[in-house]
Amino acid sequence: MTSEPQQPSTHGQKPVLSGPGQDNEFLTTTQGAAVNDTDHSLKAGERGPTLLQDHHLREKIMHFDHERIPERVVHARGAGAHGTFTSYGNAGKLCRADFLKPGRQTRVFVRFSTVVGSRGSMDTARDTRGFATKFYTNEGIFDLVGNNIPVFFIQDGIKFPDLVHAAKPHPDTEIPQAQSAHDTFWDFVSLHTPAQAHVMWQMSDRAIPRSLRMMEGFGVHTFRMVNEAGKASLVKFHWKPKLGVHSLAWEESQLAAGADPDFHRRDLAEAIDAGAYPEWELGVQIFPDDGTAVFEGIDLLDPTKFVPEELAPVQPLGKMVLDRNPENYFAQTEQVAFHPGHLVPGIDISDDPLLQARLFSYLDTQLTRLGGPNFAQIPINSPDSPVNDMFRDGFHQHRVPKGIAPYKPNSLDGGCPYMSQVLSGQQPPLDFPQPVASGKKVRSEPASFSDHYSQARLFYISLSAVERAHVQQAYSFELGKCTDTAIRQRQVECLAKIDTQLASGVAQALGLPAPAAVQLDDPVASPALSQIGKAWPVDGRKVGVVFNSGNHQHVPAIAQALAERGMSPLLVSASGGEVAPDLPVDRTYLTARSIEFDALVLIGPLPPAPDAAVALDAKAGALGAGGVPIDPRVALLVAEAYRHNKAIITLDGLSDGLLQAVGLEDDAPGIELVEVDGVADSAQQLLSTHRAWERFPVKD
Ligand code: HDE
Repeated sequence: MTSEPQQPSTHGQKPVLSGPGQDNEFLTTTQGAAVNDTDHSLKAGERGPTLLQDHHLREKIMHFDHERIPERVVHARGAGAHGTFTSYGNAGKLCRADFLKPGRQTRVFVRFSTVVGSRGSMDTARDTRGFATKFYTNEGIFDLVGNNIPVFFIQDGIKFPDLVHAAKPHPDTEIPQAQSAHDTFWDFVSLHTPAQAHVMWQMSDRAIPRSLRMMEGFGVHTFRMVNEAGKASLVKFHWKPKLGVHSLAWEESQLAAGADPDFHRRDLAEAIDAGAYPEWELGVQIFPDDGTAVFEGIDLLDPTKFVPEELAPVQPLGKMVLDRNPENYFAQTEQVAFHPGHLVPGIDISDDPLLQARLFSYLDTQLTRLGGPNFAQIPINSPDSPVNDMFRDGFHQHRVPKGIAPYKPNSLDGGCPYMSQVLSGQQPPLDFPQPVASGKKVRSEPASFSDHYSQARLFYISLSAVERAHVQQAYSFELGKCTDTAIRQRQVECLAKIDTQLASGVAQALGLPAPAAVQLDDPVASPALSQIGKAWPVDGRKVGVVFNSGNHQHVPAIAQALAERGMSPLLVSASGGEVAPDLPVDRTYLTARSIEFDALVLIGPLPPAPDAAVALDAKAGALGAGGVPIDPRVALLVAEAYRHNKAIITLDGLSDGLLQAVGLEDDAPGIELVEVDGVADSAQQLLSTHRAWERFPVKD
């Protein structure tokens, strides 16, 4: 021990928790000995060398040196939350899983992630999002390890390393971070054309979500559900967000990458802290398990295909609410280990060759990432149901198993443990006796896997005009970042097999000749795929209330009215402080950026604050176009909100001339002039459609 403890002994009593985030009242060594100085190492005299015998120093540095574990090879950046899944109790005919029975509530942990970027990369990259859910059911862990896009890039797991090598930064420079806008990615996807359907979704607004709370989730593969009578059905899992599916504008996602790389994880944590608990319904599309695994001509074993909801409606089975942030990022969000093979009785896999390969990968990767075979004992991974696996020893073994005969058959432990069917009299819980085709071993694929374009087209034509324009811009941007003309040309030729106008629009943006026209089918559109045209709840939507210290009298009432309707007001003023007791200014003109707000309430006048002269765009906006002086940072805030189709609310008699002052029209769609008591109604109504899409009409 390095020194005498200064605190009194607890005489064996459990010390009282001393504050958030710390376990005990006293600082101790890892061996539990009290420490009274962690600021100075033990030295031979005040100015002398450090002594090797300072165990506290060595232990502290040793532990620090080993704090990092390898990040996930994909999905390295993630954010998690705890919650509860409540079954609707209507799955009886479909599935025997206990957690789907009436009245069941099951603890869950969810981890959302980007795919390509490193652990420290930005949240808002254009990328697919992981949506992985761990259900701690009383029959063991069920992991639903899905994405926010229902189709995948490849049809066979053996292509996964190729895909990921192409998507990751270039191996020589390690550039670009967390992006698909580079040569190797487009080289691969334009050659390996099964990727075209997924890439189409990735170039859509789905790949730049406004919030993790506003994403759908998909199990992607077809799974099998088995009921009490042993009858099987094929299913596809869907998560439907209560708040609807909404996205960022591409410029916003780029700005956020610099202004707030933690944009999504912050939004999730703040919403949960504020009580705006994110909610999803879990549903399934159901298909007969008739041995064909084909539904309406769609091969259910091909993970590059989805089934339109209009052909097979999503049947809701329960509701998930996330209501608790992780207590510790590393212990929970980083160490959580999902696996598509973590299943419970009543849920089984299909023969999808991508899913089959995943069953190997997710166990294997944990050996390197979590350091050995006992990762299921890490608290976030351990089931709520009892474990009796007869596995022994290994790195990081925490159990002290009883008995002397961890083998079967045995007589020395009385033949224990028994098989579950012996105790319950039921069939074995796992392994549905699915007939398998016999034949010869082959390395090939069925003919149905060779259609690589029709579903990309189906998705594209189902979007609204504004969403299709975004897709075209995204292809033009991404391919514009490629340096190899042959790769650009090849991808444009792939687009010609999806949509003629899209292909020629992208070719034009790239300065390439329009590709030769291809005869295309006209599939029936799936309106469910479009994000636009519906109204949604506004829980947790962020409304920036912008004012200055001289005109704050209406701010408390406006903030209260917005909060009462479930929105999150953020008060933005020239300088910090409190507007009223317990009503602090959340952002100043210096710290606010438009990306954070879904809508703005402008309480004028908003003249340049004393520090405005040093602001970046001071010259541009210090004196508004209409002669009304306006702070340049507020001018930028408003101009960006306007450009990004956001709702802007001004106050009658206070905000006159404000928008003209920054060169904007005050009668454009999504802009309202209201009385103080009309602000919350107006914000709620404007935000229910997410953005004022009509502000910049796009020709169909
Ligand atoms: Fe994954 N994937 N994956 N994946 N995946 C991983 O597992 C892999 C695939 C998905 O938040 C890794 O524990 C292979 C499809 C999510 O911890 C790794 C193949 C889908 C997450 C791995 C796929 C996913 C992962 C990295 C092709 C959507 C994050 C760390 C056969 C249905 C889970 C880890 C979390 C993570 C391998 C394809 C979703 C390396 C080999 C398809 C959401 O095991």
